[in-house]
Amino acid sequence: MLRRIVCSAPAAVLLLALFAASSAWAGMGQPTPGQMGLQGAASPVSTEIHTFYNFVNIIIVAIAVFVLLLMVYVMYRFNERSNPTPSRTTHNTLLEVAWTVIPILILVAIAIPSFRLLHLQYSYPKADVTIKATGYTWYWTHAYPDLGDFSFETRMLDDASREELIAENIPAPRNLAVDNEVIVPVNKVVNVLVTADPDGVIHDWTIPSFGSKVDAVPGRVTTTWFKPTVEGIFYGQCSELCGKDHAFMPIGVRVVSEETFAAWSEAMQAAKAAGTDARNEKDKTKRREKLREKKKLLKKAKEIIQEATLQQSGNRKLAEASAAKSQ
Ligand SMILES: [Cu+2]
Repeated sequence: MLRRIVCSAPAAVLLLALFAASSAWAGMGQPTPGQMGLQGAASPVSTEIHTFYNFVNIIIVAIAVFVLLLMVYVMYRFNERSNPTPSRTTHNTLLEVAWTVIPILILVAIAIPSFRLLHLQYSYPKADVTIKATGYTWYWTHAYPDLGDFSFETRMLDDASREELIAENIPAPRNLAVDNEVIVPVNKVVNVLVTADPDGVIHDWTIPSFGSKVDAVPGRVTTTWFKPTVEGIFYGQCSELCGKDHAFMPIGVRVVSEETFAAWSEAMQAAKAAGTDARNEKDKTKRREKLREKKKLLKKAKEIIQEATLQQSGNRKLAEASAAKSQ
């Protein structure tokens, strides 16, 4: 019996270690059915989080298995039947030093990569793109202060709008798909300044695949950064219990090529400029003309992203098909 338990222990360790490393099987940018580990890593911080998570998991599993085996051994070897006269020993210097020093060494081994990871998360590299995210009850606004300060609201799509997108072959997951995605260029450092409506409550701006998660506090600015390494869509949800529609204020970040980002941001900036011109225009006809121009530019920006979206979802489908073929 004991031998069987001891023999099955390595198998258990292997199984649990596989669970620990299962983040490699998880989807990228959104949760997948039956997912065990973290969402796929798509930024340097997220990659480090995965490494740390797997490392700590292995330590946890090893300790749990060691304690389990020790308990099984004690129950077998020192029960009343097999050990009727118990020893009276109370102290063992070597053992006492060992059970003090070994846990300290384990904690130090965990602390070093942990502090290294914290330092990576909170030392901000020079930003290529800055975004200001503001949490409202219950939606987000996203602004690009260095690019003419254009901004838009990000709200969750209802089922009817999702069906429309799905009919066009554009994936739109429930409770995650949004009307206006945050657009960022691939392989560029993105700094996100996060805050919340001064009259509102605390929210939390999160994208798991980027390892970004920071509270949005009214009247304060907090910061997170990421450098997306792959193109595609990355979803996150408000991660601070904020009230009635807490579960329905997702965030969608679409990572596109540098050229697509430049074209999109140019159209958005021009639209914002046209809107400002219209507001300052006294002449009614000219104002209407400016507003029409703004609408056209916004439509153009939307089309640029739609094109990129179609290409990305097509690419993903092709990749899936070739993966299925090679199996
Ligand atoms: Cu919230």
